[in-house]
Amino acid sequence: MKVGFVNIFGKPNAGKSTLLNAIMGEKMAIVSHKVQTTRHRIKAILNEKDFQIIFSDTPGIIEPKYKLHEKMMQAVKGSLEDADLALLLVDAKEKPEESHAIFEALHLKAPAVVIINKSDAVKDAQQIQQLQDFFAAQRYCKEVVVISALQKMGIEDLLQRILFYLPEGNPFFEGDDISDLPTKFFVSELIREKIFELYQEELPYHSAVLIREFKEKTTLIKITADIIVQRETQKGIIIGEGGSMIKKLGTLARIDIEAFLDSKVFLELFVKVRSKWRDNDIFLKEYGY
Ligand SMILES: Nc1nc2c(ncn2[C@@H]2O[C@H](COP(=O)(O)OP(=O)(O)OP(=O)(O)O)[C@@H](O)[C@H]2O)c(=O)[nH]1
Ligand SMILES: [Mg+2]
Repeated sequence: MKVGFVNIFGKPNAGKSTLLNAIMGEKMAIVSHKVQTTRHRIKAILNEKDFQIIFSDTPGIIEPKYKLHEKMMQAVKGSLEDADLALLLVDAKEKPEESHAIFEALHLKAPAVVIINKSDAVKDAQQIQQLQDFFAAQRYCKEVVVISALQKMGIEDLLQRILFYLPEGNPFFEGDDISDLPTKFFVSELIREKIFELYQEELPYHSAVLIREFKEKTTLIKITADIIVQRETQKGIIIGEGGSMIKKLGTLARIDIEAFLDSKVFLELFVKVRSKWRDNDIFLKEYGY
């Protein structure tokens, strides 16, 4: 059978997490319209009779400004090392140069497929053709595929092309688990996604989520989570007037967590201030980075 690690790279906001979700047919990675949403390497295992593909979503590639960013870029580096195939994701609305510079700097050892994503958002066919020609001419690029991850267009064809590049082998993972990450991780990510959705400007970037309690009771699962922010004023914004915002956050997160766990959930949220946690190794470790 075909077996391999297929790792997704690209600029922030290119649609890497959306692509992972489209391929898996499940919400594995959180998505937002803001850059730098993903902070970890997120592995997802696609099992079929004749193949096992271990996909990895990675944080968008940036110049690190905080220790948190450095950890994020370490997740990218780790994914470079074990890739059997790299998927280099490009936003069709953007000029190619910046992505190209990033892809060259990766010094890929694995073969790479360049994927032009968000094709639905570009009406001019010639613009897409130009991008295709540009990337097809690059040394790191085996071939170019055009998709829309959002509209799930071209995903089936992409999968066939991926299989073409993968070696024969024995499965790395037994059983039918779709990830090697713990349930708690996905729960914390769903809460973080709602923070990206509800709050403006730097607040999502100054926030982390820590699951403190995860208890399966007879009729529901009780989850207690801390939302970590950097300043008292941010704590106030998270909570909102009379608790209105944190109530909204809790409701939105709970709905998604219930769908994910297929169970009723009681979700309790607390807000904690941890000054400069993004540059503090002890806090970073505690929050899973
Ligand atoms: N129109 C359109 N939008 C898309 C497509 N794929 C993703 N998006 C949107 O692009 C934005 C970013 O998507 P993500 O999947 O979070 O991007 P990402 O590359 O994982 O971003 P980071 O984790 O921040 O690096 C979201 O608003 C998506 O809905 C697509 O095919 N077409
Ligand atoms: Mg992402």
